[in-house]
Amino acid sequence: MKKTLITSALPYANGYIHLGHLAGAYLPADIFARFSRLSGKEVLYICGSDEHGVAITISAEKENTTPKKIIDKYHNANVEAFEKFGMSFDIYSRTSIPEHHKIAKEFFAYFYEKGLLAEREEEQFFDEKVNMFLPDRYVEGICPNCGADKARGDQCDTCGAYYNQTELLNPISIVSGLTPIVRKTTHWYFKFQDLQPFLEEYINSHEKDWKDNVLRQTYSWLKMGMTERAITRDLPWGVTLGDIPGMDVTKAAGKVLYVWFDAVLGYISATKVWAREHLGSSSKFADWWQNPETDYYAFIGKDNIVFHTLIFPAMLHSRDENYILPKNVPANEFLNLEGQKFSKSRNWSIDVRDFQEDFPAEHYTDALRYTLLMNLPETRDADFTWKDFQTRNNSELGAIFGNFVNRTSQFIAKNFNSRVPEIGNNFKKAWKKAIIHLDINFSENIDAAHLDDTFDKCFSENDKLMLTSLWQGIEKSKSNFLRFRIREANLEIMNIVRAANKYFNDEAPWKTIKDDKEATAKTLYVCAELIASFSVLFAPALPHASRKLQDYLGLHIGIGDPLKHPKHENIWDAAKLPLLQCDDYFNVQEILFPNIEDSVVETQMAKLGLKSEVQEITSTTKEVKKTKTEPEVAQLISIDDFRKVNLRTAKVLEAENIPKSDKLLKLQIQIGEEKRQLIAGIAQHYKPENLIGKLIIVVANLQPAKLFGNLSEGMLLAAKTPDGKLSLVTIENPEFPTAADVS
Ligand code: B3M
Ligand code: ZN
Repeated sequence: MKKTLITSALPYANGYIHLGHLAGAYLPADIFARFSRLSGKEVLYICGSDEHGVAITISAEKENTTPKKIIDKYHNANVEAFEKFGMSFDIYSRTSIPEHHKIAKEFFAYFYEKGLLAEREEEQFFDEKVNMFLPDRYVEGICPNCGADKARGDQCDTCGAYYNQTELLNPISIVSGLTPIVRKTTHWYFKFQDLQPFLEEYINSHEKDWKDNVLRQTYSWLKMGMTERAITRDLPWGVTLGDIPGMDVTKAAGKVLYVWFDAVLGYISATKVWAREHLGSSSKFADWWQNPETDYYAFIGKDNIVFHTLIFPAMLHSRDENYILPKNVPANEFLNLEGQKFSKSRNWSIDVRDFQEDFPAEHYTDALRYTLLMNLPETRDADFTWKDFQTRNNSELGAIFGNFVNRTSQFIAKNFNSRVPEIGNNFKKAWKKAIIHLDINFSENIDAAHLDDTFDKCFSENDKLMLTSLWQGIEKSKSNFLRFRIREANLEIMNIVRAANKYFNDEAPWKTIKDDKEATAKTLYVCAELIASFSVLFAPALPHASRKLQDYLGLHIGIGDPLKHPKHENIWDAAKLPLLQCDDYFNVQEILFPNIEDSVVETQMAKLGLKSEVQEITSTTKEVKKTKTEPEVAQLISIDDFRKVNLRTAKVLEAENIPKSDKLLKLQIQIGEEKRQLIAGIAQHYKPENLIGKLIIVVANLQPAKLFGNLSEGMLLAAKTPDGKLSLVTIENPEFPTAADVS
């Protein structure tokens, strides 16, 4: 049976995990792992601390302590922060353990014996004042590639180039601040050039399924040609070389493995520890790493790409033991904070543990997961802002998802004695039949899915639409997950919730309860079942809320935690079908996502030295941020991008001023059958009474937002000159219908 092996980059144990790290390599991997487990896959999700290298020794010097104390402090802190964040690692290991050192030495010894390592006496920077060699980050200088200042000895943060440190211009020792001399020392170089043909074949085989950013960086290395690279360093901390048959011990003294050489092997040593603890023998790690049935996915941030697409695969292949290679390396770009790069030294960061201290309740953790998820830097750098955190919580999680759960639960409590309403067996059977029908007929063409008139008498038009939306959302989210479009996948799930709210509105149970209890029971039964489905579908993104829902519903079918799905049931697909028993207790007794007040986010913004400004414009805060930070030059978009924007004609029914705001108007508009409220920043250009009856154009599929406490469900189109003149985009013909597509 196929296995799914997932790794997240091993964070250095020299600092606290911040939100930027989470969005890069951790949250997407966790969501993917939970989704995979819920889909019935056998999953192993590995991570741990990277505890070697100069990142650690320099931190120890800065904090005036030992490397061991540093790694213990940060490893423990990060374990705790990850756990509270809901990460579902099967194991979180560390590279300082003996098992890891053993494996790293074995790999080195194997390559040495195989003749893959070249021994060279080379010149290295040496600090005479403190009497030490200066590997990697111990020297800074000017990047030989782009000319950036303060480039590190092994890598430039500005342009991403990796080089041998003696190429660095104007080198300075970070220990003494003096210019180092060069001195000879012996090191071992891995002949990566010998692997060029193998690597080309491997990467070419993924030309179609890997992300563009990953392929771009990898190909640029391959084009330059693989070269030999030193895999040892002069350092007192790390994996020592040990007794290598045939090697002169005096030469190996004082040397350790280059941190990247041992760090990637940390995935394997962690698996060995896991196998020993869970399968009784560490050698069973081979069931995962040397098994052609394993699909291996390595989640990382963009600065780790070539180590996972070229260096690690070269090492695995050269070991000649049928190690599997990554099937995909879904690397993310970077997350910024309020428009600027995360930087601990500039105090521009939010550590996860600080967040957890200020926001200890689980619903905040889920709100953070959701906000990060909706801003994942999947294709380009993205931004976290506190205002967005508030809006995502209040206007999406609260106003859409929480609201649906709440209104359903309250209605059932009041009218059905907190029990899942009774519904005939025929309806459940028809539901199952409908799903089978959709599975068979529309598996290839999700968008065309529908249940036609002849389908079943049990279903009203609304029921058919709702079941179709549920089926479509589950299928679309699945296909997005499988292509690592984690954000899109969750947008699809949120769309099902939107459809559920519409279903509730259209069925109007508060009206039917007066004279048709049977119809009302059916509506609320469907809504209760939808909540059960959401407890599965949101489990990857919102594990805490999902667990709570399942607890309230007495439905313990899982949230994708490790070791919880022993039978490999496909719960993801089961969420298309009825999951509840009629007459079971049904009462969700809490607000899943309480509102976050302005003052709360303002306090957080103040910590960053930011002032809050209420953004009075026609759209959500998110859209404003984009236009502010986007480059001047209009970016080209594809026709598919444009098609995502659903523009519709709409008629203004009512318009009024909003108290205390001189810019905003509150409009009630008609789009076909539907009425909506829109908040628009046009008060200085139009009198409310002059708007009534106008035919305007609105973005109909914009995420709702709250402005001045008013829900805005869409955005109208207006033209604006640089000096602030504004005119609505309107339809000439007053008889023209609403809800017409504009394209
Ligand atoms: N610790 C670099 C980093 O944290 C490194 C990743 C190792 S993955 C094997 O960015
Ligand atoms: Zn550079």
